[in-house]
Amino acid sequence: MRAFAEPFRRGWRQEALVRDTLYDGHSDFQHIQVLDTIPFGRMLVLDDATQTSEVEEYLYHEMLVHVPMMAHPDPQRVLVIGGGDGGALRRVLEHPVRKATMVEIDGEVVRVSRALLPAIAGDAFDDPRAELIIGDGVRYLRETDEHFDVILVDSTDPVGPAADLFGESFYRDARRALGEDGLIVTQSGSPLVMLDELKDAVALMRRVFPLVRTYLCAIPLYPGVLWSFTAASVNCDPSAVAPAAIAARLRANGAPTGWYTPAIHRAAFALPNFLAAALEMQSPDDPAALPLPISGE
Ligand code: AG3
Repeated sequence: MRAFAEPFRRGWRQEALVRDTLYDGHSDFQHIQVLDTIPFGRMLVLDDATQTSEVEEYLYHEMLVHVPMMAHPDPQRVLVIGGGDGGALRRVLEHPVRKATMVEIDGEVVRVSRALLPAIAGDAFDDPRAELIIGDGVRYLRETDEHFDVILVDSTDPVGPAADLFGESFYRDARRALGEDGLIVTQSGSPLVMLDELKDAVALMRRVFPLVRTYLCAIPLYPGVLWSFTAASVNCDPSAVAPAAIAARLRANGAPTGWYTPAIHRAAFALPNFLAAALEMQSPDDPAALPLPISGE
């Protein structure tokens, strides 16, 4: 049986056994594959980078969406940038929002996901509160007059079509659209095998937003397994939400979660010492004393 693996990073890689290739094609933007795998069921791969899977999509989508949604006191208008598989949109719509706008650059990702990974989006694309725009999210945010309470960047890695989503002018446009109390969250890569990208993303967000908080989740589908998200805001600190308030809103929403709980929300912001030091949230006497737990270049 063949296996799918992303390239080695720091001398390490994970592999998944593949039963079948269900789709393999090129859009105007990227190489799109849907593979049927043993550990993850159907899995979406863009430009050879794993994106999501039937089996464990809830880990990433719940942590991307529920953390900022619960941090905002009353999110009514939400923007999802990227997220063509619909898993983030579905989690947004579990909250009592007025409107969820999704801007995905690649209509083929939406088409292929709806055909082959329908369980990930559920009914999200048919929800009357959802608006799907096929277009460039960077440009959309630059040109829109709309206000958003939460912006979710559900993108691929910061290379190729997603590179501009990790730029300073994008974050400035986001700050304008969010106002004082809004939050933006972006997936920010693996602290173990993409630490430089994570540091860059955090540094850039700090140039634009006074409050920047990185939080963690274990995601076996992605390189390095340990994964990060980074939230930014003018006023709203997502690490300081009362667990009882989260519990009440989860009950009111009524949608089950597989990973996210009020205690997980809190715990996700606890950073290991080496990472806090790398992100300069504390200054160690000797940074070399806090090495990564893997050694490759
Ligand atoms: N997008 C973030 C995945 C990044 C994974 N990177 C990688 N495999 N090298 C996920 C999209 C899910 N809606």
